[in-house]
Amino acid sequence: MKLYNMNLSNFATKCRIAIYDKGAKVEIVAIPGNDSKSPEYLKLNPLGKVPTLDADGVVIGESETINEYLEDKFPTPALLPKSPEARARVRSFTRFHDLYLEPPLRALFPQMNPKTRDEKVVNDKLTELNTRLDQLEKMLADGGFATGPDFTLADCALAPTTFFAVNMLGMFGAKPPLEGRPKLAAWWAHVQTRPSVKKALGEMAEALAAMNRGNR
Ligand SMILES: N[C@@H](CCC(=O)N[C@@H](CS)C(=O)NCC(=O)O)C(=O)O
Repeated sequence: MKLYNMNLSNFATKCRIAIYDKGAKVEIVAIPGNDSKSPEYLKLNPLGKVPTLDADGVVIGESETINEYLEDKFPTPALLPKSPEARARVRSFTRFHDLYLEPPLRALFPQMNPKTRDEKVVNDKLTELNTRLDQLEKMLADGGFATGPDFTLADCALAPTTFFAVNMLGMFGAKPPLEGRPKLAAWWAHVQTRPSVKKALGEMAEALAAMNRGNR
């Protein structure tokens, strides 16, 4: 089984966290041609999105679908709780992440260069992101991981995007995302103690540093 990966991708990092947490036998491989739009990669995933899982010949796209598959295939340790209600609650976080929290942050990526930046886009997207972070603050459990004492797929989804928020927002002169959000700050400190998260975010940090060195 292979995960087509880029260490800087928050969606791929979501899957690497689940893989590391489960100790799953999945080979982590680079995108062919290191380009998500290379003809070889598009053959595998016509959307040209990262990550993709090759599950011994069955190709699976979309990070959350991959993580749900990993949960089915490698059930221990469980990253989804047992009761239908608790499972639904975890999934409401992963959907919130994919549909509402991540998109305004992603919209800021092309605006990093102050010389070419569109200030209106930046202001609109920062406002939207702050609304989503306020919503997340209300959703998070009081202490422990995102939904309570157990580490779940909700934490896998939220941690890499929070890494970007913590490391990026300063570039736009925005208020730090943890400021005035005590539950988010406590969750962020706690989730980084999980060895799988520490390892995957360390890889993201290295990739970000390499990209920044390249841009200098
Ligand atoms: N919904 C997809 C989003 C994946 C995604 O947008 N990945 C980024 C890298 S973090 C990507 O492939 N970007 C290239 C593109 O959108 O063309 C998932 O959950 O896997």
